[in-house]
Amino acid sequence: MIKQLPDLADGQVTVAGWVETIRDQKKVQFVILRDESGSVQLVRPRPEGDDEISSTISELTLGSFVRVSGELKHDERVKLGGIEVKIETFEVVGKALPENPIAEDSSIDKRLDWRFLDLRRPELNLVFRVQTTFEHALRTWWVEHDFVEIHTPKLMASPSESRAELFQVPYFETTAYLAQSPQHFKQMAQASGFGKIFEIGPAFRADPSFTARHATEFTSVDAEISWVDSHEDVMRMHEELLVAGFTAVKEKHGDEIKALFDIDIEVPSTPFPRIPLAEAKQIVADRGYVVPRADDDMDPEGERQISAYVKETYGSDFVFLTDYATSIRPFYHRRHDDDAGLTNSYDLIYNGTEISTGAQREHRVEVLEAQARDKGLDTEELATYLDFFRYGVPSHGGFGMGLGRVLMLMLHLPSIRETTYLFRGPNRLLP
Ligand code: AMO
Repeated sequence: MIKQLPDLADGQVTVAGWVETIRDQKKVQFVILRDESGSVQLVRPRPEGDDEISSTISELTLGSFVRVSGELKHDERVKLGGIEVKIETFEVVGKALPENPIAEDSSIDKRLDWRFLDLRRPELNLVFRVQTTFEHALRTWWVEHDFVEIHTPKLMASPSESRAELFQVPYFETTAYLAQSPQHFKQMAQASGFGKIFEIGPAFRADPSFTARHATEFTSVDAEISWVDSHEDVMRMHEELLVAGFTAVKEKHGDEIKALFDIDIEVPSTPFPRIPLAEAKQIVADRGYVVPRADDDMDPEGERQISAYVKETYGSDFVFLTDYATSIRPFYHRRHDDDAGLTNSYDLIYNGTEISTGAQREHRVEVLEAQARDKGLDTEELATYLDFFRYGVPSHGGFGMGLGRVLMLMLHLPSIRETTYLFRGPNRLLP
């Protein structure tokens, strides 16, 4: 790895990477080579009348992948890391076409067309190393707390959320649906006695929107736990988990994130503020923004406003909005014992955008069935799911969190198109 070179003593080395710049001068040739870890300057005095290596360098195209061996020398005068490699052998492993189809100022759509080239940029490479560290820290936290990892099917016979946003797939003699969430099967795990489970996997939504936060396929981070008294237990697990994730990212990548994104990663303090939705809407209204949605939910501007309020008042980037109205929550959310119009649920807002929904579930099958009917759902279609609750199931709750959104907000990127390895949207199925 190139970033290790400054730590080596002067002597023979072999390096491989992409050609970033070429300075093809009369007396000396310079090539800057880059791999995912950093860049290094290669140098070679040009022989009289040229030879094979100098001709190869002259004909080199930017972006080509080359392997070079030579003499590493520390030299304070070299701006790039105080080292250079004096070229002795030079092999072009993969030559790039001369015209790079994208430039730094290309539109996001054009960059997505050439995603494999776009991902060579050091900051995008960092996004996915941060993602790796973040996921690893969540898994480690879960494993240390005795959670079981499950992998639920993504082909389903019935919708896992509402009928809206559903992808249908021909499935032999019948039709299957792509899972919108592992919701049914993480609840099933509670009926199976797994107690505490998690899954990080794909979720699909046939959502025709083109916003910065929506994809038709995204990675959903899910957890479900038994024996909850209310959504409060779920929120406590959720915030501890995030502290573990952010701590790992700060420790491992804090300096690089500062250098490439000019952001100081902050490990959130717990408990995150909790504000009932009705109160949050009042706070936002008092700040001069009236949430216009007739269905009573927060809208994106409302989320930004409540986040600004929470940052000013509590210094927190995170806020749990709680106790959503039954009318805007799925049938499986547990309703308040003393007010059927409210649910034991929450959304987690981070830096102005929803990243997660969580709730205590309704585990009493008669109530659950009644709530499904209340929402106009076909209980026949839900029969297999409802059976999970007929043979003894503990009270339980959990959450789902969009991984792409967390990264987008953590790194202040404008869209999940940047933080999704290969974005899928209404008009994007390639590459
Ligand atoms: P919900 O539908 O709110 O809840 O989804 C949970 C989280 O998933 C992310 N998300 C998306 N990310 C990108 N593109 C999309 N189209 C998209 N849709 C959702 C968001 C969101 O907060 N079953 C429940 C969770 C639960 O209660 O356990 C559910 O799916 O970050």
